Amino acid sequence: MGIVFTRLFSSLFGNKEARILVLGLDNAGKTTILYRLQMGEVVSTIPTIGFNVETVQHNNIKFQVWDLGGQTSIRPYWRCYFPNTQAIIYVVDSSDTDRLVVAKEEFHAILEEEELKGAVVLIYANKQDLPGALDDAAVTEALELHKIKNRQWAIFKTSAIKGEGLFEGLDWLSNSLKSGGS
Ligand SMILES: Nc1nc2c(ncn2[C@@H]2O[C@H](COP(=O)(O)OP(=O)(O)O)[C@@H](O)[C@H]2O)c(=O)[nH]1
Ligand SMILES: [Mg+2]
Repeated sequence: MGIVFTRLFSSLFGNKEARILVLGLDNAGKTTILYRLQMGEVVSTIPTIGFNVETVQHNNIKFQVWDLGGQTSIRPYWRCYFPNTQAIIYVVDSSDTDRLVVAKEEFHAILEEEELKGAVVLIYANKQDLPGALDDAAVTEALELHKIKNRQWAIFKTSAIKGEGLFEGLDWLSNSLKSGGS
């Protein structure tokens, strides 16, 4: 699968440093996705006051993952990771209907960040294999994706466990980054 990744992303940014943030509430499936994509070694660091960042570097592209939600005191430190971010992959546990409101609020707060205004957004409606998981239309509604203005976005149904939907999403992402001239 690393090969698929190279095909999609290798020529995209030239030599420019690029960042793709993989965000969502804890337990959404972010870490599982990172390993599923098999891009390289996942390095886990705790840079400041206790939020864990996982990084996979593939050539000049950094994928960086952390959990949203929880402590407001650490949020200002997130901004260290915002510059040069071309894309956000937002991961939702589609079966965790109790926390979709929180997932929505966290999502829109991230979209408000000045340094992320130019980033393309890919949403993974993850855990589709679980009974009771909301489909892409229902997750679109719950996250109020129609409120997204002035940026490209798309939602894909995924099962990180089964490895379904992930590359379809990345395919869309690389195409939209291409057309955006990033
Ligand atoms: N059934 C199912 N479980 C998943 C899926 N993706 C992740 N999980 C499980 O959900 C839990 C949290 O996943 P993890 O990747 O650690 O979430 P993170 O907190 O967002 O990094 C783990 O037990 C995973 O095995 C999925 O698509 N389907
Ligand atoms: Mg994790």
